[in-house]
Amino acid sequence: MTTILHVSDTHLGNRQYGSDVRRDDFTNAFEAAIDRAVSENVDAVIHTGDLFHRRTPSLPVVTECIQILRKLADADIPFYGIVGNHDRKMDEQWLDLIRETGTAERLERTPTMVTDDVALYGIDAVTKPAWEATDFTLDEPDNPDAFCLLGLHQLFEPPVPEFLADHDLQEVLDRVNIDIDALALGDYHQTESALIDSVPAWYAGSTERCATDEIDPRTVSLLEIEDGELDRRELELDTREFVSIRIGFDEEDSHGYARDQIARHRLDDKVAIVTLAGERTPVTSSDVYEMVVDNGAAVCKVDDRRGRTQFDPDDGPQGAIQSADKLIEEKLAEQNLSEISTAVEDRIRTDDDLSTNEIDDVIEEMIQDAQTDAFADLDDTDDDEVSEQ
Ligand SMILES: [Mn+2]
Repeated sequence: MTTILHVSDTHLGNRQYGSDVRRDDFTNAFEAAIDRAVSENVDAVIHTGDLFHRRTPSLPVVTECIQILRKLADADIPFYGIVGNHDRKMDEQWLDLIRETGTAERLERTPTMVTDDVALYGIDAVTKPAWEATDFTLDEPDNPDAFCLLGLHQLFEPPVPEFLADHDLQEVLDRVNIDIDALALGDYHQTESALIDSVPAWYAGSTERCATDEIDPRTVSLLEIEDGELDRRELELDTREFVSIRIGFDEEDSHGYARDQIARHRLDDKVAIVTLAGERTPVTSSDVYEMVVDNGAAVCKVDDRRGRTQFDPDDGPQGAIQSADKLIEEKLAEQNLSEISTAVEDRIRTDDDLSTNEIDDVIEEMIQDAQTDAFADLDDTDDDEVSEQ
C-alpha cells in the first residue's frame, strides 16, 4: 500500500488582521500537518499550491518553512509541490530555492514515482489568459498499470460551485493525454470532493482560515492507494477558534452595553470578529477592540458598520453626469505619468477580464518588459561607452 498526505493552501506568512499571532498560526498549522505526515509515516507528502501567502515571503517565513520541511526529510519522507497563484513568481519559484536545500521537489509533467505503483504529476497554477494554450501532455509512466495522480491549483467545477469556478474539471480530463486515476486539487479553501467520469477529485482545503467564511474545521487528506484503488480520509487540524460577535447599538447604548455584549462570549485565545451595527454612539471601534482583548481574545478584528445609510439609486444627482472614465483621464493628464504607468493604469481600468489575482502578474510582466526594452536601448546606444564597474 502507498500512503500520501495531501496538504494545500498553507499560506505561510499570512499576517491576517495585521497580527503576528495569526502569522504564527499559519506556520503552526503547516507544522501540525507535517507532524501528522511523520506520525502516519506516509510515503510522501504532496502540496497543491499556495505554500506561501505572497510571492515575496519574508526571509524568516522561508527559513521556518525549510525548518519544518527538514522534519520530513529527516524521516525520509519526500515533499512534492506545485506552485499556486499566491506564491507564483515569474521564472524561478520558491520551490526551486527550497529544492536546493534538499527538502522539497516540484511535481512536473513527467511522472514522479512514489512507489513502483504510484505516479505523481503536477501542473502549476495557470493564469486565465494562459489557460487555453496550456499544455496538458503528460509523459506515460514506465509501469503501464501505475496509479496516476495529478495535482492542480485552480478553481474547478465540480467540486467548486459553478459561480465561483474558473474552469470545468471535465475539460482537464479531456485535455490530458493519459488516463488519470485521481485529481488532488488546491486553491479552494473548503474541503470538497466530486467524481468526474468515475475519477475522484477533491480539494484538501486550507490548513488555516484565510477568511471568516472558512468556517468548517481545516483538514488535510490522507490517501491510501492499493491495487489501483484509492481510499481518502480527511484528517482535521487543531487550529485557533474563530468567534463572531455582532453588537447592535441604539443611540443611548454606551460602553457598559458594549462590555455586557462582549462578556456574553467566551473569547479565550480565540480570533474575535466583531461587527458593530445600528446607530453611531460615543463607543469607538478601538474601545471595542480593547474590551475584546481584555476579555482574553488572542486576535480581534472590528468592523464598524454603524450609521451607514442604505444606498438609494433614485436619490443621487439627476441630469447629465460626466462619464467616470472621462474624469479619470482628465485627472491623469495632469499627473505627468511615464508611458509605462499610463499603460498599466489603462490596462487595469479597461480590461474587464482581468481578475484581482491576475493584476499583480500583469503589472509585473508589463514593468519587466518595459525594463528589458529600456536596457536593450541602452545596450544598443552606449555599447562602447559603458565601462565595467
Ligand atoms: Mn489559496
